[in-house]
Amino acid sequence: MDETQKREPLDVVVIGAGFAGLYMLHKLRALGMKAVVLEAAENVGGTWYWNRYPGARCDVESLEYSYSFDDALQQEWHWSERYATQPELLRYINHVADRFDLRRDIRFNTRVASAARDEQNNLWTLSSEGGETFTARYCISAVGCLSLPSLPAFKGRDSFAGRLYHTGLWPREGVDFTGLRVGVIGTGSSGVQVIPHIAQQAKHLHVFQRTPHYSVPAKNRPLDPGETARYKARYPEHREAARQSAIGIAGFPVPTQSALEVSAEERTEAYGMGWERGSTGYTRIYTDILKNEVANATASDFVKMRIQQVVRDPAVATRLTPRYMIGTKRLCLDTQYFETYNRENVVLVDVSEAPIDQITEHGIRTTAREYELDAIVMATGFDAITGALKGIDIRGSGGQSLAQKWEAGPRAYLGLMTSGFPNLFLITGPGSPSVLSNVVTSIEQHVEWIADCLAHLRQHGIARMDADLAAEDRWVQTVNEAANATLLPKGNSWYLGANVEGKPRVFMPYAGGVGNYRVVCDQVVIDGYRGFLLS
Ligand code: NA7
Repeated sequence: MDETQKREPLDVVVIGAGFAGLYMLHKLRALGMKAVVLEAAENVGGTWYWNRYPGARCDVESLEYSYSFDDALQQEWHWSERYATQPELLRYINHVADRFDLRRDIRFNTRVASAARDEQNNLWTLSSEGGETFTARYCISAVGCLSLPSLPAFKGRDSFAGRLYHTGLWPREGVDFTGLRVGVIGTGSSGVQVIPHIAQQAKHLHVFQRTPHYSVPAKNRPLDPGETARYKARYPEHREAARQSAIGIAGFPVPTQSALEVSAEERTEAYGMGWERGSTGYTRIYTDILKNEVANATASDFVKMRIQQVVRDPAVATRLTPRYMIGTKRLCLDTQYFETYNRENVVLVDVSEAPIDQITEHGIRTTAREYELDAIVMATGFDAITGALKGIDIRGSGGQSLAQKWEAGPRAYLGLMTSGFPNLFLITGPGSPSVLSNVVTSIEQHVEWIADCLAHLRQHGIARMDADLAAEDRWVQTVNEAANATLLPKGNSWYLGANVEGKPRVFMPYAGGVGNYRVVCDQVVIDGYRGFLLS
């Protein structure tokens, strides 16, 4: 037996030191529990550690995309811009780690390879890729929903003589594209953010676009100290509003009217104001933009019209014009994205008709022709929501594999636990609002729910908790119904797993709203942890 195995079991082992893992550790400490966080990176930050590409920025406003659990923290931290950049977010997360003295219980450079349930001793044993083991009564996943980069298996990928990057695995030292011929594959949120920056540096940029996406201008700006002070003076109210809102954001308008009950002029004015406001709240201007195809078309058409106005070459504008319903793939927020296509050094390559055939020694070859490049940037997204969890060999009761259980799509009760995997909690797991919300609001709700739950178990001498399979099945049904009440399942989105070849098409997050979801979770507790098996 090696040294690590001889140690006393921990109370809890947490996987991941991003927003979720850090707050979880803080709460576990407050409960007096012995906990360790295992983190693959060499520092804290999760998403904001890895996504260092130029232009990386949050699309939720800084004053909202931050922890609410400690008033002194939210009062003392100064956000410089309306939408924080990646470096500022990373500084914030590091500040939190230091302020609450969290680092001493985080094991960095420790990527979890497996987690196995020892039913007899009621323990979880986690093994790292480096061969260390950690044993604990409870295991909590804080692995994040967008943490496993998706690199399409293009033929010849390794033969490229230039440099190849993925936005989600950006080199710490940065990249200088000056004088280079660059190709970017992908025009989702990451592509939309990185493209204008690379265009300014590179000698020439080819953008390989499979799907034209909707994007609204962020209208980012420095935060005015007076405005910040006024906001902070009412922080508790704003935070409470966010918790009860549909997507965990207090500042979004709460729609009261259908897009179809107002005149075309009134709609155009409202969309114009939404466009000028600069936020993804654009799809929340009317009650039915995400529910009714006709209503959706009115919101979609306005953005299409704007694209036509911004992009000077009509043929390029047409190729940049989306063909799906706005909001059914995640709406992007940009700074000078469409304007970038007016630059002389930028060319849009439509790969929907002539797809990428292979990566060659010299660049990218589509079925139409070859493009010579010095660097390729894959802004190709993530194996979202389930990828990072399925990447760990997780074995529950009787050795059942999580990846196998979720082969046809993820199943979890409230997105918090999955039946057959006792004492394993999932922060922002599938079947919770997670990516359909301000994820920090959702993380805090889960962390607090789990911490309260662990305190309850301890208080009542309960050693084992599992999701009841029937309750889980009913919740999966509820998640499906919530999604089907919207247009969301109609997009070819990563919410559905559509971006990863071979991934089952199942709508994974809960679309019923952050506030409603919180009520359900709270009621389950009031009902004595209804739907969970406690023993
Ligand atoms: P996304 O939103 O999944 O975007 C990935 C992009 O890459 C998207 O345009 C894809 O086209 C494109 N893609 C993926 N595979 C290919 C292949 N094989 N060929 C051509 N193009 C491809 O990821 P992001 O990183 O931008 O954003 C993820 C989330 O992170 C974002 O929503 C925020 O929440 C933060 P497609 O649309 O699938 O046709």
